[in-house]
Amino acid sequence: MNQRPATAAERGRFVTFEGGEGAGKTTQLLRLAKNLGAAGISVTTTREPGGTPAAEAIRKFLLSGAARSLGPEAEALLFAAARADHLDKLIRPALTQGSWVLCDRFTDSTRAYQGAAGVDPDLIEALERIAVWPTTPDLTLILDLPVEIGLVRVAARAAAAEILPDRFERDTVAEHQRRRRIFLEIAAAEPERCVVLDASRPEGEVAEIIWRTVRERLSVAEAAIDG
Ligand code: Z5A
Repeated sequence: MNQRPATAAERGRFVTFEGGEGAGKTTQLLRLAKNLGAAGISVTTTREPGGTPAAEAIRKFLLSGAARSLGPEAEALLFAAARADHLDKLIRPALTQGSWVLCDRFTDSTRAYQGAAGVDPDLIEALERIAVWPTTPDLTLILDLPVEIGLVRVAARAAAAEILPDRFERDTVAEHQRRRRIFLEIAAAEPERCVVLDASRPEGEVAEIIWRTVRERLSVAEAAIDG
């Protein structure tokens, strides 16, 4: 294991997973982490909202629905506050140490979810400048699938685990469709960062496509740790 601080060239890569409900983001993030680990790469897995104690506390508040009455702008501010702490305390230090960071949702979720709820894109952009810049993802994997399929998957998971849907899962199908459209618009506008994947395919096939995409785009062999 390499213990010295990474040079700029050795900085870890930042990969984010985005998409609608039940797209398989968490499943695929864990599979990619395993592949990278087997290739000798140091990996940090994390999620948004969350990743630090303060951000996890904000997550609990947001996903319980307690912040809903404050309105979508205030929710966007809370997601950004959680993100700023997450970047400062976990993501940037890990990247500096040369670890790859795999993050389950990031700024595109704010664009899609709070954007679909009517938050002004200028406000979302300003929050990104304040909370995120200059740490933007090297690669964003957008797992795309029809809303209805994702909701069936989430409902099956919830029934098996006997858990209730969270604040965002309870939204209307039309709202989920708006979010899907925004994710696809982001991908079309930023093809150098984003790759759209057909998440309705079997889990193993999606994992293989992701592994190929990551190797092609991010020089996995060069990033492997010596020894
Ligand atoms: N949110 C926001 O509004 N603004 C923001 O800025 C951010 C987030 C960062 C966080 O929820 C919520 O916060 C989220 C958006 C909002 N909305 N909601 N709800 P979360 O972290 O609790 O959950 P999520 O991110 O929404 O995850 P998810 O959609 O529930 O699941 P997923 O990670 O995409 O999928 P999964 O857990 O890997 O798989 C779901 C099920 O499908 C599971 O049973 C799998 O075994 C199955 N699965 C996975 N892949 C497949 C394939 N290929 N075929 C068949 N079945 C599969």
